[in-house]
Amino acid sequence: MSTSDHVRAILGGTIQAYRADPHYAQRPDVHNQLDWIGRRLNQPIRIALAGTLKAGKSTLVNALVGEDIAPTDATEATRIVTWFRYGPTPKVTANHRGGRRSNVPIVREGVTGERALSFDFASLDPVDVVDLDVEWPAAELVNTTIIDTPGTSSLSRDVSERTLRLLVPDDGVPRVDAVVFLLRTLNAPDIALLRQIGELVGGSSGALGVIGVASRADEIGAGRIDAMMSAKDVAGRFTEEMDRTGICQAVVPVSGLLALTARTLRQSEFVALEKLAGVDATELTRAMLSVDRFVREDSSLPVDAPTRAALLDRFGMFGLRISIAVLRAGVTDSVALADELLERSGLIALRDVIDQQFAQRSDLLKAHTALVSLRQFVQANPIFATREILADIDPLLADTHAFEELRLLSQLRSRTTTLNDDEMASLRRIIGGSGTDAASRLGLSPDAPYDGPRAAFAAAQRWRRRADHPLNDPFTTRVCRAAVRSAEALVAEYHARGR
Ligand SMILES: Nc1nc2c(ncn2[C@@H]2O[C@H](COP(=O)(O)OP(=O)(O)O)[C@@H](O)[C@H]2O)c(=O)[nH]1
Ligand SMILES: [Mg+2]
Repeated sequence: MSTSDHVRAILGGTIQAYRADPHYAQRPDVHNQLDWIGRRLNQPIRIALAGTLKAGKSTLVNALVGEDIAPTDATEATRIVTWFRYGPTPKVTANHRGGRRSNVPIVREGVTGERALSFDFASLDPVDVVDLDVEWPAAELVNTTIIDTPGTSSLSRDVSERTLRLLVPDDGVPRVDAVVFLLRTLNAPDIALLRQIGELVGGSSGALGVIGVASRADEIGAGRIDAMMSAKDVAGRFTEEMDRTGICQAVVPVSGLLALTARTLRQSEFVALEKLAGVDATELTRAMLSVDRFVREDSSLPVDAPTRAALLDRFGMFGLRISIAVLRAGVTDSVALADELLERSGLIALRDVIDQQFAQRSDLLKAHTALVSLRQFVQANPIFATREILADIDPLLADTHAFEELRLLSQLRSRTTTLNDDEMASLRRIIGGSGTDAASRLGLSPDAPYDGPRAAFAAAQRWRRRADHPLNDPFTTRVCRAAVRSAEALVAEYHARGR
């Protein structure tokens, strides 16, 4: 039985137990909560974007969705948690305190051609709104619900609290299945905050999957062409810092702005960039020395000042320099330019990591959420069968090997082992750190799957030996045993396939 089926069976039994209990038989609220836990198993995985103020969360939501639907910058909306889910037609609903729901008018703002979405807050009191629900017909939202959160900072208690309540709710019932953390700087308060949230999120009631993003990566090199290179170095330091918190499974540098612009590149922008690329190199370099110079009214550049300002808004200085360099290198159409920018933005790498860490495990992450929710529920609403239900849930939470893999993938970053670098790399791989399919776990090329059974068998033997090493500390033994289980599962999988 798969973990999800197992969870469904426990849930089914629990629902029956509550229906049969005289004390709860007439309590629709209780039955609704149970239904809700079950329904979520069939819904898309929920990924929250969290992080510091202005880290670029909303911009990254837009980049991931491929459309300008999350309001950016300090508008009222950025103080509220916003859910972006798939829906056949655009619709925004506000959930008020006390359970009231109201329809929020959608306005498209900006000059012709720009399609930034904004919510009409005239009739809404942000203090009274718990969260916003945006339904949007975007393909990216079919299998994933994305949650934009207000920035957390020690400066703004109220807003931070809203995010913390979402990630670590008082009632212990998790609202999200996975978290992407955005950090823009590595200053002490940010790191302290990450640690604080990490401790809360990493706890038993939090989400199981956490990815770190070194955000606004294009700004790190102050707009120089090699910015993304230095961003990689900085991301390396970010990784170390985030590693020490032990909460992230991976850290990726991303420029959400560049990614969004690449995904929504307009022909008029391409034309303007081509004109700029045609300018004499020395003159252009001088005109692009600073933002102020670039948008000057009296500049002799062949593109008018408002257009230049608009380009700057959409690309950032780094994005402009890189686009011009790409055009000069011979790219002649907007699709090729967009592809190149998207690659450099880091979004593709982030999507790969999201796919490896979250999407491939979405059933599992949802099953984990359901188990934790159910556990919390039966404790809060005790019945005769509570002990029995807990006796079903707890071993599943503790023994499900796939949960253990995820826990170890994050713990491996913060805890020391006696494994050498090479062992560590293959250990992370075998427990699913680079993808959960057999080839990724065994480090095989997808074109040579015939090596699989032998490689799986060898891996099981190797890790069994390593687990028995007399100088292991208990944690090293635990991870090696997990690797043995992962390898044995592959052996069994090949065996079943071969029959
Ligand atoms: N250069 C650059 N600017 C960005 C990037 N992401 C966001 N910004 C800008 O930073 C500001 C705050 O972004 P926003 O997405 O609203 O941040 P949030 O508060 O974390 O939701 C906006 O002016 C964005 O245009 C990025 O990747 N690069
Ligand atoms: Mg925001």
